[in-house]
Amino acid sequence: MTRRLLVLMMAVAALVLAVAACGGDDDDEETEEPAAAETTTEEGDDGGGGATTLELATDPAGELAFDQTTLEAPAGEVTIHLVNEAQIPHNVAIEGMGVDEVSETITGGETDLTVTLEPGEYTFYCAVGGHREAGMEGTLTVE
Ligand SMILES: [Cu+2]
Repeated sequence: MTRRLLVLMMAVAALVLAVAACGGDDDDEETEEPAAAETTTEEGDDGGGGATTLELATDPAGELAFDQTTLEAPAGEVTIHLVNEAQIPHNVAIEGMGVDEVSETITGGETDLTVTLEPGEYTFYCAVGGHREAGMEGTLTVE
């Protein structure tokens, strides 16, 4: 009786292993990294959350536009690294969920805006007069 049960359990275990191996093969055909290649995540020392840097650039030719209209980040400390190669002043601001922060305004350079964000939907935009209205805004989704 006990031996029969043991054989049955081993048979079940073998079946589970076979199914797991099969599933593993399927996973190999998919890419593990999401498409957001420009997002880098550094692990924090405290083990929870961590800091994320998002790359954002303005149109180098001088159009009133960012190179992206959607950004995504995990909750926690988020830095937007803004590159502005145009000879026009730009900045980057984040608003939403009670957050309202603006980076320094730069012309032909780069700057960082670091904020701590909770999950939710935010708007990023250029706070230089008229630029947001001209289209320099987008959505930052934090999960
Ligand atoms: Cu601007």
